Amino acid sequence: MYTQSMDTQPDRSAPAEKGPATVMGPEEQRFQATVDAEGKIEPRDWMPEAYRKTLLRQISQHAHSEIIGMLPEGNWISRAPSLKRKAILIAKVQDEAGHGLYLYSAAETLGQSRDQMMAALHTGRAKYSSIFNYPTLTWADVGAIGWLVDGAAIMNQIPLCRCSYGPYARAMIRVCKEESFHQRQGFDIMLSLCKGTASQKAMAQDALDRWWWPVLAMFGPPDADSVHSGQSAKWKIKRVSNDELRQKFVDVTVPQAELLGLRIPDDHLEWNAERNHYDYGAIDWDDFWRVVNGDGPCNKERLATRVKAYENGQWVRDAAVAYANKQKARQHKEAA
Ligand code: FAQ
Repeated sequence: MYTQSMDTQPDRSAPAEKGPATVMGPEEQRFQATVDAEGKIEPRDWMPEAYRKTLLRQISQHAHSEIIGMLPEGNWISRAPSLKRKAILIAKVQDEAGHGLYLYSAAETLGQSRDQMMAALHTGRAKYSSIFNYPTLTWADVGAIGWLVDGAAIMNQIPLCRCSYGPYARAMIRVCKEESFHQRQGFDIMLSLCKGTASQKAMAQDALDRWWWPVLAMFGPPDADSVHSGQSAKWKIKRVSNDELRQKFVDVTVPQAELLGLRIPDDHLEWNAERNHYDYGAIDWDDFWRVVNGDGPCNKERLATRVKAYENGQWVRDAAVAYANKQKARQHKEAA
């Protein structure tokens, strides 16, 4: 349903950051020329400190989102309705772990260790996507996450395959392919429920009602309030603005809901022939910021579960280090 071929639009980057023009030194001029010419910046290349920090912020937040994002669906592995659904869900959740690992590896190339990033997540200093602070109350929520959350994630991540930073762009290619499968499996769950009994269809509608608005907010604040967009567009980290991606998502998803026979919970949703897009109602940004700032329905639970999992895994890390030390000692002995 979502493929990389969707990213065929001309580059409509967010507006450039306003403010006084700064004079670039020769290194920065070379860097910007590479970016402007669609070249890739690699870990050992010179880069402005602010570029490195912006990437580190975004990539580590993205990695944390993948890892925390395993929890709402992981919650349903033991209760999946059939062996087949269970096997698919396990594979999907494992994929998210893999995405986290690619992204942590990409972030490490910018000079921060995995331990530092983990510590930032576990002490609440680092952000992760707002969307994973909502509960998964029924099996239909697993369908809604795949259909809508993975659908939104792909919409946002396909342009990131062309990000100026090589390791991030390359990681995104595989991630997008896997997300595409995730989106389809979610839609397939919704389709089965919608073709099922009246109460199964009602369960699917209830999940859509609860996930729709948080998913729209997941694309980030409106462009006018997006503090990082201007500079990130200039550096070709961000290719399409938050509002443009949100609109694209609405336009693609409305016909899918119609196919399912579900109603999108928005009285203002209407096709606008002049704009050639759907108009949609107002997003509750106060709710979004409450969730981002730690006061969503599941923030505390998610972080506590994550910290516990990390602590419970300490013996695995200790064993890996002990094994590596033993190997090293053996090699020294053999070389002596
Ligand atoms: N939640 O100026 P902007 C997935 C923050 S992966 C929390 O617009 P920017 C896969 C933002 O960080 C989902 N905070 O920022 C999956 C900034 O705060 P800061 C994650 C948010 O960076 C599926 C402030 O607001 N995807 O779902 C959110 O230019 C199923 C101002 O915002 C990515 O991370 C939010 N939703 O644009 C896994 C994609 N939105 O840092 C498991 C990569 C904004 O100054 C199951 N990231 N904020 O403290 C991006 O594309 C960008 O970072 C944006 C935000 C678009 C998220």
